[in-house]
Amino acid sequence: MYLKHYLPIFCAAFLGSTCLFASKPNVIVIMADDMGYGDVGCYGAKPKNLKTPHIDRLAKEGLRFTSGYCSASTCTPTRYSFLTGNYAFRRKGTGIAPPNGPSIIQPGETTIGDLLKKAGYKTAVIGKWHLGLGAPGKGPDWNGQLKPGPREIGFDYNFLLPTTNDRVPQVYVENDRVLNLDPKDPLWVGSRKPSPDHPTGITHRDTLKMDWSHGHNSTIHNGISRIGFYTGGHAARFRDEDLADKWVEKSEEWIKQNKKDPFFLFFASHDLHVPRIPHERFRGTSALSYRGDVIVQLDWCVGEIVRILKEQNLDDNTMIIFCSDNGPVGDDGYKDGALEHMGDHKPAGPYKGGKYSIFEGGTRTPFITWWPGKIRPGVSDEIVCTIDLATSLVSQAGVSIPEQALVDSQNIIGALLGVEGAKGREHLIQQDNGGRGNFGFRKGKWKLLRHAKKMARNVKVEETLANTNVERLTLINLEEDPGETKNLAKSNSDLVEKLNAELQTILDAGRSRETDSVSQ
Ligand code: NG6
Ligand code: CA
Repeated sequence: MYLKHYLPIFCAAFLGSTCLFASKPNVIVIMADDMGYGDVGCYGAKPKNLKTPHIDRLAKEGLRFTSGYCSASTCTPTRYSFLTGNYAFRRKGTGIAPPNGPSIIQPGETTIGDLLKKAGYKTAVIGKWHLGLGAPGKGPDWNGQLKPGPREIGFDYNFLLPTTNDRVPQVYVENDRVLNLDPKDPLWVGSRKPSPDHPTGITHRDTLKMDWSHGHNSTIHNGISRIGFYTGGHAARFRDEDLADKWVEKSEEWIKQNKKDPFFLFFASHDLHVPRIPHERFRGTSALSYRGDVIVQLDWCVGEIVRILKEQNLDDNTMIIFCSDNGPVGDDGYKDGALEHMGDHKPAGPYKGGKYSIFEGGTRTPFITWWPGKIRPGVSDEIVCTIDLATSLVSQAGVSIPEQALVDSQNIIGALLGVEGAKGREHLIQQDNGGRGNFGFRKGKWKLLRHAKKMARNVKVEETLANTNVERLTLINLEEDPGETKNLAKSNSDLVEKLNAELQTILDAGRSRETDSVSQ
């Protein structure tokens, strides 16, 4: 058993770029959007509030991590790091991408997709992209070819929600074109109101089916006003209610077409990002209003993915990784009743903060690995992060990693597979959206929080988004104080200094992956 697990790792080290004994399971990364640690049953959500049988089943049959993280507490930097294996704070322009933003990852920057393709994988991304499209300085050509895009950076196929569901435009992109775009009705996207009479969430607020609470008051589509303006492209526009069904439909098609080769599918759900609009059949399926109903919808998607694998006899040879792109948020700009219906539900579980924060709730999220027959069911306390999937999966497939690529992605494949004694990360830097200089640094049971501006956002997820004053340096013993309530910095100044210096060294070094980490 151990030999089988370690074989690809040894082989990658000794044989170089390809390896006869590499293990090349199909890989599906299911990334939830804005899902917190406590948002699913197997992480403590109560059945009276919502039920997530399919995600719970992954956990029961697979490995559930208690210290599973994404690398940032917003979407774009986590996704950037997941695909490139680089901490997002190392690169400017990796914060929340605007509607007309160019591709953040340009051709030439190595991605997990590039390297898995070298190992013979077919690769696809289906769902939310939010990493920009088009050339630097130009951005997306909505009526032409949306290049560079995923196909230029390691994905053979893509079917996308190009930005977020609250950012314009509400259209699908398939490969490098807007799907069903009528050339006679061109799509225009911009940040300024296109004409004085253009209806917006401000001028036509009384017509909205879901009111906004902050931002989100520009162009209206499907009765919901969004971030940014657009006109045209009417035949191409989707209904928010149908997105989850579409991701499943396209995934099923693609898996069936590509099952003869090993495949890597990035299933990037838009749930539970705002506007939270469940399909009609999921309305009222939780006690938590739409925020809970879209969790049930996402859970259904997970069940569908497993159904597809079983029907195609692929389940024994497919590894699923279930994770989230950042922690939870209550009110993220629409009055959808999430706060009012929270009751005793704790979206971040026992943790403090959520989306936008460097407290644990911002990045510690559900993280499950599943591979029937290969991963022994259980619970792991090893520290694992979405940023590590690149090096881990590529090493497993027997491909060597260029020294200058995936510079912060650690090879923790043993921990992800639950190999006895295999270690996760030794330390992890947690960032927010970036740009503010706030960092969390977790090492073992210790965590140092360094807030540059003595200000933290979304500290209480169950309340309206707000800024709170904090200490510049906070030291937490996560073993004794998972809720990050006691700052031990004053009585442990040596440790604070040591951790702060270590954090600074990693920030300055420009990389944290050992060059020979495949042989780790
Ligand atoms: C914020 C939006 C928020 C959400 C977030 C990105 C406002 C007031 N807030 O700027 O609603 O869209 O960006 O979320 O507009 S993420 O999960 O994609 O990072
Ligand atoms: Ca998100």
